[in-house]
Amino acid sequence: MDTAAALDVIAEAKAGFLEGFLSQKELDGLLEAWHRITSLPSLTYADGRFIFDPRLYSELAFARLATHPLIMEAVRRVIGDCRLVRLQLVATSPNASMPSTRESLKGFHVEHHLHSEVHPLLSRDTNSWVWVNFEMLTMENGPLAVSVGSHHVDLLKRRLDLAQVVAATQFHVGSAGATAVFSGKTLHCGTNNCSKVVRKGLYVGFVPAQPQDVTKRGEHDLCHLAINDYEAFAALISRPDYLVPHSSAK
Ligand SMILES: O=C(O)CCC(=O)C(=O)O
Repeated sequence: MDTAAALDVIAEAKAGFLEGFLSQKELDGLLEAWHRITSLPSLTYADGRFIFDPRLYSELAFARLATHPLIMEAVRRVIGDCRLVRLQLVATSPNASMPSTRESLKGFHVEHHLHSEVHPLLSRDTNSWVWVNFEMLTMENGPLAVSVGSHHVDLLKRRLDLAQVVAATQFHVGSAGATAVFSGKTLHCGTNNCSKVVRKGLYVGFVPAQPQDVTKRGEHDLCHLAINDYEAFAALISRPDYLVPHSSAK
């Protein structure tokens, strides 16, 4: 699928995939940054999948990825004008002996609650997530599973059952640089990493620039960085009004 068609799917389904937009040099820079961060002492990990460490925000390659024009456009198609709210490094160790199958998928969930107290069915807006793989992923590497179009769950009119959610699910496989984009209301789940390698990537979160119901901020959001780290990251990003305001801002 070409980029324009992929963006149209993302606009319509509030989820989809992009590929082929990062050069080998950019991918090499991202992988180098991934290795630099994961070899730091005393990292802040979560879930055995993600790293939230504030030192992530000092990596120019990550700042460049988070401001990539295609990523910006894809997120704009999902939630409109937006602000960057979070970076998480993907570092999922092998955790299974068999790959997941469509039939074995479990744990579908949404990310909306990270930035809103309003139930996803009632919330007027939501957050958006971009996940970039730094290496080639197959089913053995435990790709993210995204139920494309599942943000439409509506208990009155468009009731979705699990079979429909699974039927609409696509796996985030593909060559290095393959990127998944989805809304905070999109059902998704993890799959088994039965390879011998750690899954590597960056997970980037955005919230609407003028949030209505998406006003909650979490401890891992960049607004809670130490002010010096926040300002240093804003300088790396080097675009006005790109980040959510710091928690100390009036
Ligand atoms: O690791 C994955 O592929 C999915 C993880 C996820 O969606 C989560 O932890 O919220």
